[in-house]
Amino acid sequence: METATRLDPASAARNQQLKRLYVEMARDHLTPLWESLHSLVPPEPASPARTHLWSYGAIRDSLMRAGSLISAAEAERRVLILENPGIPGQSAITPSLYAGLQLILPGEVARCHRHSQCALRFVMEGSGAFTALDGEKAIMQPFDLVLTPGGQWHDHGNPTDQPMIWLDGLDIPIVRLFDAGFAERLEEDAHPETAPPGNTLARYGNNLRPLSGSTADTRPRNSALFHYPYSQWRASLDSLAANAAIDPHLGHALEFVNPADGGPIMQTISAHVRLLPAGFETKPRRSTDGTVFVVVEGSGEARVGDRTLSLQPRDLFVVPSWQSLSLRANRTLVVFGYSDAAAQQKLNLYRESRS
Ligand code: GTQ
Repeated sequence: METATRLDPASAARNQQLKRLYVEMARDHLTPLWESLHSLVPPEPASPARTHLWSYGAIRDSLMRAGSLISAAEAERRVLILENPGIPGQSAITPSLYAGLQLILPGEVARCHRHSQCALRFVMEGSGAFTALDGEKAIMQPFDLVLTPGGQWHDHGNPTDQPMIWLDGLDIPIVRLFDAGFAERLEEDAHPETAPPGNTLARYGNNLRPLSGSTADTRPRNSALFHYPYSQWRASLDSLAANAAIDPHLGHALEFVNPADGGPIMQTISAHVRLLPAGFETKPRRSTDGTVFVVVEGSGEARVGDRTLSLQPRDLFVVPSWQSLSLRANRTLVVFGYSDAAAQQKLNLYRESRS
């Protein structure tokens, strides 16, 4: 150390003794807090994750190549993980969230299983494949949101003649943090059908829920509704945009909720959509929930700190915690986003600031 040479002899001797102490106590698995206090208890979030954009075309090319080399049966789930360049090797897109793109080719199935992790699916491409939750199918269309909450059986299948690609958003790193993950497979590839497609949507998707008292019909800890069709949420965004004042920091924004209680869609993950009219630019806003975005339609830019990302349909990008984000629309811009806000709010950690 350059400065060490300029220290007086007493300080130099003390530093030598401290170094020796560190080496010797390391054998007893002890480390000095005073060397790391600032990064352990930072004055504000300083995420190791980086802002990054994945262009859909590039992911799709690799995914289709994987599709010709490995079957869904061999892979169990044929997924390319979007790994944050700031935290490589962790299969994480933010420190708390996972993202991957899953491909199911015509005729393939992804076998039935369940696990502690909560998952959402956001359809990128293809029409008519299904996700079944506890034996009830959701027939998936582009930009539909489908939930497979923790602990519930799910399988996927593609009976169409086109490839089906969707985004998997999971809380894998959160469950890993808590060392609380269990997983099991069902014997059969597919769960026996328990209800016709649309059954849950009809009961919960029209601002109705089964009259309380019917405990058999509630899925208490997660949204009972597990299919949020694009046709519904897109129409709601349009009428919001036609009739409401725009939020200067968010644009026209709607959160997906659990219709049984108005809370977030799952215990750990929140999701929303935003619409920015052509030419609109949001004021910078930052929040503690690092967020994964999908561009649904339109084009524009995302300014994140000193970076500018150019946005095209189906691109995916991630904004880490406490980075300020400003979105600008060239053509009417619609984005979907998910984050760990649901978990942070329960832990009294969530914060945002608007400038
Ligand atoms: O479909 O259950 O991308 O368990 C990663 C882990 C998907 C799934 C992923 C999973 C799944």
